[in-house]
Amino acid sequence: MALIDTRREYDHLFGIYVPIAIGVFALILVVMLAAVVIFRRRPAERAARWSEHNALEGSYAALLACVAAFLLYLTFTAEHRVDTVANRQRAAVVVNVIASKWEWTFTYPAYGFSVRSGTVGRQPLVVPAGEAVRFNLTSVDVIHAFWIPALRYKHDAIPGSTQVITLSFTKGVFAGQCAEFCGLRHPDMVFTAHAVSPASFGAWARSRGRGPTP
Ligand SMILES: [Cu+2]
Repeated sequence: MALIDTRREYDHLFGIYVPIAIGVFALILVVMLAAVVIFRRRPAERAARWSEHNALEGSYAALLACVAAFLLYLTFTAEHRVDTVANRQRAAVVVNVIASKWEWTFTYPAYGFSVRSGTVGRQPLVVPAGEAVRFNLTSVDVIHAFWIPALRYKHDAIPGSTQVITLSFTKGVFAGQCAEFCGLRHPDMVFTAHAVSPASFGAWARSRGRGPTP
């Protein structure tokens, strides 16, 4: 199964939303300005006289409802692919992510070690590029949010619940940040994801832990 690229999914969606938003905004602006000019108060005009055009108003409302329904359909389809279809993929590596005030603990259960980033220091989250990476995400205190802006991906970390997410990375360095205000040192709750070749990942993980164990 092909990897789900969250950046492509959401950039594509954004590329549809923006022109539609501009179009609707321009339409409303034109109609509003036209109304201001055409129906401006004239000297001998009686203020209480008005007219209605139900068919026109109804079709305008129906058009906007169709646009909203179309965007909702596209959004839910993309979310289904990113959240549900991606989780069906065979993951090359599993990382347990524990959010806490104010750090991220990334545990690699197959290799038996953890790295931490946030107020405690800045150990990188290392992942293999071009593979499905599964994250089991939870929090031990308040609600945090796991956010990697370059992947266009953000997901809440909720105490008492484990959120399973699957992401894929291209080679490179990705900045990550808690995206839910969680107290005074919330801005320090950062991490860096290093996506390296699967061989480099394996070497790195074996140098730190015992694994891999099946
Ligand atoms: Cu946080």
